[in-house]
Amino acid sequence: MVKLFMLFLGRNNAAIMSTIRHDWTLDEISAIYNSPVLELMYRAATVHREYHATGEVQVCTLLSIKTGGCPEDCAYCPQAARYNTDVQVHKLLDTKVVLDAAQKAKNAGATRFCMGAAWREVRDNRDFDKVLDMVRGVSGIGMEVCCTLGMLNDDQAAKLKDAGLYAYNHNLDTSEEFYDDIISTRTYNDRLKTINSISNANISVCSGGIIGMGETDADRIGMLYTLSNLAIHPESVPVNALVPVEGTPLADQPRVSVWEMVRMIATARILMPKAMVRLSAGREMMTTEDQALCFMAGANSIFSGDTLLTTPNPDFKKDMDMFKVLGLTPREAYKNEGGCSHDHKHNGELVDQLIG
Ligand code: SAM
Ligand code: DTB
Ligand code: SF4
Repeated sequence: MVKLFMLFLGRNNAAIMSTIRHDWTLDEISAIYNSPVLELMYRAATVHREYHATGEVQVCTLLSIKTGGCPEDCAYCPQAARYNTDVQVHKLLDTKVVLDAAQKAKNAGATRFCMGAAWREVRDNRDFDKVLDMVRGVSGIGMEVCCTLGMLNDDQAAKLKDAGLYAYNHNLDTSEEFYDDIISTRTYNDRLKTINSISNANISVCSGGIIGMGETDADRIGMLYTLSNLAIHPESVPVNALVPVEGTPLADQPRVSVWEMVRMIATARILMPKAMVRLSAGREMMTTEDQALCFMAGANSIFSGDTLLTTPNPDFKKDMDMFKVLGLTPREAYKNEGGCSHDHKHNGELVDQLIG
């Protein structure tokens, strides 16, 4: 009898589960985004519970493997060579340094390791071969490995996939309309082409944006419109609050309020129910209470560790203390594949080979 009831409940739940849509209109998104904030959070929290284990938050760690000296003009970025910032420029790190950092992050509880390079685009050179080694190594220790290296083509994406890349981060950053106010050295269409190459190679797409750059609500809605109408929704959607950095054109932008982050996160959660919605840059300035609102609104991923790429971020200890207070638990690696498929013994040998 109980079994029968469960079966009925299961079927019933399946029937009311919100469907995954790729045909959202701007008006629909605007109505969601502008709804009373507590209603918005309630709706997002409901969708969140349909698709994800609540209380589970993915812990990712970033490492800047090549810092500064970038030829691009992204107005928010401290790594653009043309702005006078305090960033400590360095060339591509040694593979051993990167693998040690990944192991340290894993020991601290991170399950995804994201390597960022201040490149405009990937080039077919020795540095790219080195990055492929890093990807093999990090994947070898059983972490979900992600890269953000700028634009790439189909062939480079296939090589990264072969090396074991799990996800590639390439943000839209903002709406198509506002984009030219922020970046002039490559186009919105270039971004979409890179996202397409990632998808074609069967690599998970990580794509989101930044709020607090002077954009309007319509621009935020426009960015979510583009992301949520992609043929395949991004596997993860980072929502960054601008970290204003001295020397960049956006250094004097006012900080975004927590309610703006909540609106973005909740709307992303409702539009893209299966995505990991990442509460990304900007946590350093947020209280535990602020972040709790973001988790209530459907965020289920964070970057942890004392630095993002170049700017400060809460360290692992601080985040684990927050998890304890909020009753959150870290999500395991490769959960969508039903657990880690790696042969750790074999991969241990691989890592030894890579770091000599
Ligand atoms: N160079 C590559 C690229 O642009 O694709 C990869 C690294 S880039 C730093 C990765 C992302 O970090 C950017 O697309 C942007 O969304 C985010 N980002 C950079 N500076 C930021 C800042 N000051 N505040 C918030 N997010 C930032
Ligand atoms: C993303 O959306 N945010 C991260 C990651 N993807 C690469 C980067 C945030 C960078 C914040 C500024 C910095 O630390 O340099
Ligand atoms: Fe270069 Fe990326 Fe920074 Fe733009 S965001 S300046 S491409 S490192």
